[in-house]
Amino acid sequence: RIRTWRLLSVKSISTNPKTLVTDSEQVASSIKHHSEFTPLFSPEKFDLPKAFFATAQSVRDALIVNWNATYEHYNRVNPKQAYYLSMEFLQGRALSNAVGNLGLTGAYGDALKSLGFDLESVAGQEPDPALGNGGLGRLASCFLDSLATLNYPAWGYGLRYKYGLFKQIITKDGQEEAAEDWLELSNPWEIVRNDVSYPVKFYGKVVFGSDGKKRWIGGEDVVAVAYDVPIPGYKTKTTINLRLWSTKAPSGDFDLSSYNSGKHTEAAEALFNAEKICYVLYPGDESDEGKALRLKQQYTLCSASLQDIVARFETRSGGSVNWEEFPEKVAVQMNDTHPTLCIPELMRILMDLKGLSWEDAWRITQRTVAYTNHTVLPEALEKWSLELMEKLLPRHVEIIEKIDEELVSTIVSEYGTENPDLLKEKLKAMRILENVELPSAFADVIVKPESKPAIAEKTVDQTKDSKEDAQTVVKKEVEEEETAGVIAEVIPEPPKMVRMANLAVVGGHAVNGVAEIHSEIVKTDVFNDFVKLWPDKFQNKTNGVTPRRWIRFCNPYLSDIITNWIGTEDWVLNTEKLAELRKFADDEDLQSEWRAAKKKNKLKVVSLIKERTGYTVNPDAMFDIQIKRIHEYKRQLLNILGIVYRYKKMKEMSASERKKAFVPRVCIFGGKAFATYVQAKRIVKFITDVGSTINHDPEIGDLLKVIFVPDYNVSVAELLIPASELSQHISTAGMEASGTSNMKFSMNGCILIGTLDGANVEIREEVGEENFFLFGAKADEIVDLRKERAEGKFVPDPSFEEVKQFVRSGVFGSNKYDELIGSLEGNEGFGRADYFLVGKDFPSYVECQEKVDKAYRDQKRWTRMSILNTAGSSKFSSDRTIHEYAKDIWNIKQVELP
Ligand code: GPQ
Repeated sequence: RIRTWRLLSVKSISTNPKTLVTDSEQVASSIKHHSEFTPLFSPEKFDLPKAFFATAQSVRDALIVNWNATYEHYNRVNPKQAYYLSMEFLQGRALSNAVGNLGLTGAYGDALKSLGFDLESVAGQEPDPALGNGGLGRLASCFLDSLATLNYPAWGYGLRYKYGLFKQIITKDGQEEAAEDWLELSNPWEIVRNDVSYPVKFYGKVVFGSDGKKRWIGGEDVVAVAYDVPIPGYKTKTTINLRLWSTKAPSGDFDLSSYNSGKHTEAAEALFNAEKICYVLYPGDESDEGKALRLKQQYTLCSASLQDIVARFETRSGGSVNWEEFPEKVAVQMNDTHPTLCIPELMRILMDLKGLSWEDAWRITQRTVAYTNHTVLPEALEKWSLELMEKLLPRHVEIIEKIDEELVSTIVSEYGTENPDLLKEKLKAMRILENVELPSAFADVIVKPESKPAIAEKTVDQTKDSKEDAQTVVKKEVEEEETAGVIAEVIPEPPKMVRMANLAVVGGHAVNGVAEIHSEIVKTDVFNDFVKLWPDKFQNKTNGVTPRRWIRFCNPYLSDIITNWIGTEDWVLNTEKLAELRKFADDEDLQSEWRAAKKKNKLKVVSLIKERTGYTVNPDAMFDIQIKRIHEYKRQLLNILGIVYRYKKMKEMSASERKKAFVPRVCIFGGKAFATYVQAKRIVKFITDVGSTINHDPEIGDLLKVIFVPDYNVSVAELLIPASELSQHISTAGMEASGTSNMKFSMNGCILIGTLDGANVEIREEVGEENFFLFGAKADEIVDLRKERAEGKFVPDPSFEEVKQFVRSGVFGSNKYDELIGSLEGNEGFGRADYFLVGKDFPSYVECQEKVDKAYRDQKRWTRMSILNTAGSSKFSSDRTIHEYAKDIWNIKQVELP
């Protein structure tokens, strides 16, 4: 839509940078001003894209007023500040959230109306920043919202990926990936801070300086430049900062003479080498180059952020720097192991650049940093090749070796030398360095580590999601075993690795899991040996989500109802108030308003589905949703096989029987499969194949539809979650650390079907077990069940055999899905037999889904369950989580702006 200029009666805009523009006429003037004076598009038109940028720039003015005030105040007061370091921030669109938090939704809505636009369409122009992959990144963003809202002095630090994660395209062959060019039209929210940049070094060597201190010299230098993104709190002036680093070559690295001699590519090589570090999130790491690039990314985040934090500490200390006070002013939280290099980097800065002793630097580092674990999957615990790290970060490896040596000493004194086997076992499990000779001081304490590791340990993997499917791994293992017997003498030494999780546990003062059950598993399983050494380090911090983005703004219909019935909007800040809905759960008026809101949200999704997939779905059918990264442990396969089974049963019935037996459902999937995760991509392909058969079956019609929404992201979630009635959180028990969408669904009055896993356990406790559909094996049964499965003792339920047979019969096209179905059986060549126990849980899942249908038929009962979910969701506000981190880990206090 292209519009020509409409003349407005423009009041002069406020030029006082200390005040916010709040009145709609002034807002309109400011939007119009930006459309002219911060031009991005041709002057003669004023269309939707231009309206978005002008509006965003106008909102940014307001944010900057508060951002400056916040920064100045912290500089004056010098409070202890928390820094959240994360490779991912899944921010989602910023416009509606910013105007909502500023309390300016009305003013901006009216202003845009006067200019001929509506806020929703303008906001819909904003690209979704693709700086994250899943729950871990979205959690980081929810935390920033809560930190700002609760007036905690805190910043986020991350990387500004030019392309972020990929854009997902769904074709008849399944998922394809394309670069996500989210910065194409520029990012109106960021402030380029060319005045804030730090050198980051790679390679080179370590020498002694004239002062006897170690110096890391030579190698390759890049420059990390800060891009600041203001993060506004809700109903507060506090606006904190998300500082994202972008890399570039140092000025002078452009080789002008090569360029002039016609060697254009060579001339620009240094520029590309530096810039490519921040091109994409999780670049492929199958190749050595890919691995090196990922390590460079992690080091860039750690080094630039710590140099910045240290510089701020020094500035705020005035003339007298006392390094012992550093942990009293700074708390660094490492979001998973990706930022673990913070530990050796802070040590390096303190010792080599600030002259501290090892002991002082170590004490200060430990008191400063803390680590959050987000997974117990063994293949996801990050390891780096020592050889690569020695090349890329030689000084850090020296420091890590020394930390490892001190750890060895601790382990030896803990376990003594009387029982060498036990000591050997503990050293093997706990050391930071894997497959590395003991430090010379301990060489005679214990016999050398075995030179040939267990076969299973060879499948080293850095990327949680890019792991090969079980089948390929086993094939390789078999091949390796075969060759081992014949040419044992040429088997290479096992690779020397650095275990980042062990380093993070040793180097930090706190380690936390992200839901009660997960934190228990962390203590009793993954880090059990460390718990024995340092029991007080280990904590739980159950995740949470911001009720601003995840109810108040994404679900205005439901929000208005909640506010009306409990008589205040305070619940947005004090979610405990949601509990007051409980007493109205059976009230017919509330129930009918509640259902009407759901219906309106469903209608929006009907349009989304039409637009994205071409399918028409019935808004009166039950909306049943599973949206998350595609992963075997999350068991999208269980969901789709359940659908296939339902379809088979439908096909066996007459039309009238079918109608009686089944509630109409729209089954919606969304999520990205990591580009190299073969099995996950097969699952995507299978879901879309099943969809194209069922959705075109005239006998089935509206009774069942299967939709895969392409390119799932935060904005899609904001539409789907409010519209969903049933949502699926069906991971193999013990494998999902927490889950956070389960919390969002429950808040929005959606009922969960799930296993006793992650935060499901706590959600069920809070909303009441009668308002949660539970099925499946429990976490403490899994080990035995897997054993039983592997020993061939598992007898599958006939329904499971039936559904697999049906898939193989060719109903979904010529593809027989051998690899997919085979993985559930462990047939020859198909790997670990059903490692994720789909077959085991299948009958209880199908039975539970029958209960869901039955409950849905009784709309009064269903609506009551829905209301009680919202009413019971108060614990899952990230405000609660952040208060806990602030008190138990960071020791930071709220600081209100004057
Ligand atoms: N999570 Cl390790 C991710 O999204 N990415 C990761 O790399 C790792 C974990 C998730 C985890 O799977 C969920 O269970 C959690 O709810 C989420 O992190 C936040 O803690």
